[in-house]
Amino acid sequence: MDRRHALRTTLTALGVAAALTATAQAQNTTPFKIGFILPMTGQSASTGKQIEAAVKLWQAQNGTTVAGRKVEVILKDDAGVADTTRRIAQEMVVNDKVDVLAGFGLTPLALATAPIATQSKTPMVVTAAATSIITAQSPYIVRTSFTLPQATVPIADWAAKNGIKKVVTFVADYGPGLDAEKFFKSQFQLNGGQVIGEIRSPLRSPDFAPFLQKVADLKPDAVFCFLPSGQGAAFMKQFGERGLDKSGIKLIATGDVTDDDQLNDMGDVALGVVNSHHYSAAHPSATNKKFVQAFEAANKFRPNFMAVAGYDGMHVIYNAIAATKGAGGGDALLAAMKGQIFESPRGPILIDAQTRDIVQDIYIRKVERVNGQLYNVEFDVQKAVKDPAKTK
Ligand code: VNL
Repeated sequence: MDRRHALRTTLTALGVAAALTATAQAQNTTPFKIGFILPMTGQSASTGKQIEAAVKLWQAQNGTTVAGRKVEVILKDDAGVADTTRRIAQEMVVNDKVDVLAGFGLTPLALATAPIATQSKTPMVVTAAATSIITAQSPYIVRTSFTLPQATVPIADWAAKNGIKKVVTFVADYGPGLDAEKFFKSQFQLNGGQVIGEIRSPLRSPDFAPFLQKVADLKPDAVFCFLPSGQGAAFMKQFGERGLDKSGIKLIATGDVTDDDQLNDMGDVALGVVNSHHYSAAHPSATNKKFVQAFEAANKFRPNFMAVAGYDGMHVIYNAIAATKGAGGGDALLAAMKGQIFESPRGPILIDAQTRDIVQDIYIRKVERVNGQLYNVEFDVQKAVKDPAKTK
């Protein structure tokens, strides 16, 4: 090789290197976009408020750059209306070119978006909706919240072991409520208990009074209740007003009813209610104490289970961006989300690689007054619970 040729080769190599660097830089200057769709108004607005606060806290604590790539969150309000969720998801994918869709405050909103995730190969991180079947609606769905069968089976076990023989179930009449009703009944019966009544109340503008009268008439040992986040306080108030708390009928529930977002305002009627769920603001771990302290300092309200699912959703997404070295891409991100394990404020969690659903500890808790405030105090746990609707 003569010197001139060698020089040309070197210059060409340098040119290629420079071009590659330029491409990499061009890629890195395009922000990685996360499109959150949440109910910020309407009946489920508290869910949007909680998740938004958690997303902001995550970014305040972890920055807005991952593996050299700027991360941008776009948040839009669907008011809890499925047609709106679908339209916003479409716009986010086509116009904003989001890399990940996230949020979904209610089951119908997640179901409406699933086909868009599949068609566009966009990972869809569900940080709220909790009907079991959601993750089966698209191979691009990953969930960081919970499922109703997962949260329900442990309270059915607890009830049967604690002298409760006859139960009336009382659930919101849609996906998660039907999951709760079905899995409470099968597990409770398996343990020798009896379900003597199944009551469903409409999701929209519920009036609990007539249903509570039916519960009183049936005289069960306990009523098992699931209502979505945001309805617990109204239910609890009517439960007290009708004197059910003093009638000898125990109230047991999933933790959606004794929601940290409203619990402190529920008053004495909530005291002693035993319930099962994956997150309590009173969870006694160092990670959670730090989380709650920072969250309350930033927001002047307590984080609930929606907040922790939003926070962990961001954690899963940030880990996936890092795993792709900032490059992203629907399939690569999805692959990097599957199998993630880390310590959440709720305890250890796993994103099951087969189902893309969350595996987590479910706690049995009792509402108690601690330093003048009402909390769900954990006293028992089932470890590493998979969605029972998927393993049966
Ligand atoms: C759902 C499930 C929504 C549990 C909830 O709160 C909840 C749902 C808004 O799948 O629609 O607590």
